[in-house]
Amino acid sequence: MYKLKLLVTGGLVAFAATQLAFGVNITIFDKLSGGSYFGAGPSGRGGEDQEVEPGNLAAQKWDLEGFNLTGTRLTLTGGYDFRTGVSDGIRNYRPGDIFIDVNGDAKWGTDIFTTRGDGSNKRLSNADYKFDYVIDVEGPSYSVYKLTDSSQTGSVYFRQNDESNPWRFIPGNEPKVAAGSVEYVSHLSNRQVGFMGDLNGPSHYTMSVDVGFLGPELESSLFKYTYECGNDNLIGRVPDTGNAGLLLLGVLAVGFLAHRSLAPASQPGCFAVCSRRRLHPTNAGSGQEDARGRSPSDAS
Ligand SMILES: [Ca+2]
Ligand SMILES: [Ca+2]
Ligand SMILES: [Ca+2]
Ligand SMILES: [Ca+2]
Repeated sequence: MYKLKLLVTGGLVAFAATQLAFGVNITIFDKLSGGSYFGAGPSGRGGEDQEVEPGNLAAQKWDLEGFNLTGTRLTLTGGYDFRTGVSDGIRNYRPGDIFIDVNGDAKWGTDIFTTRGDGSNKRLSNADYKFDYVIDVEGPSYSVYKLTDSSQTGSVYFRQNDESNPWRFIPGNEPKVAAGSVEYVSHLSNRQVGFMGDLNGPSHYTMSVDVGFLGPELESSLFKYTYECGNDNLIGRVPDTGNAGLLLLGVLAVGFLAHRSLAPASQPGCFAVCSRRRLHPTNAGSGQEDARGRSPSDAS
């Protein structure tokens, strides 16, 4: 009995340690079934790990894996490099901004944009998307703005990925409600983040910001993130119940990320076409990883 108790206690400690690393995973399904999966995907909470949106090239470097909340510290994890963006060898697809809905009326995961022709920065009205705040990320720092129906945002690059809109905020006269520094960490292992990646080396990146400016609205918040080409879309939502436990974990874990050292952000072999739906509409598997977790484009 004593041994069993030790095992149970040990298990709880191990579970807590896993949770403390990144807080609580609040990722939810992005509404797009039939996504492009790779490795053993889809896996993870919401089925968002080892997954990108339907018809797109599937590889770790384009993968957005999860939103985690540690107190008021929001962390995004992915194979995508949130600091530098990722290149397909032709252009670099830049990081995006974090959109927040606090009253449950935001439109996400569905294509409501009718403009034709690829290209990012086509203007979208927030009157259609109904997000309430945006964390406007500019390299090492961010500013938070309160959005209105008059606020403007930019579309993702590929029209086939319009269900991932919006990509970024286009500043107008919105009031700034907060600002801070972004923490980026790179080259994290599967074990460190709790998500699956390439087997040939640490392949996870994180980006963390503080969402304490939301105050009580945090408990009803939904977060949305995509990058410039919209190849993957990621949604997080604070659970309706259990927030007290969530916040307790957060109190215990605050500062964990701050104590990890920064590593070089570049990752070798990051050349693959971001969105191939036009080129290979029925062959999403062309980007799938082999048994060693490498996509063909990584082999060189
Ligand atoms: Ca992954
Ligand atoms: Ca994903
Ligand atoms: Ca809203
Ligand atoms: Ca997704």
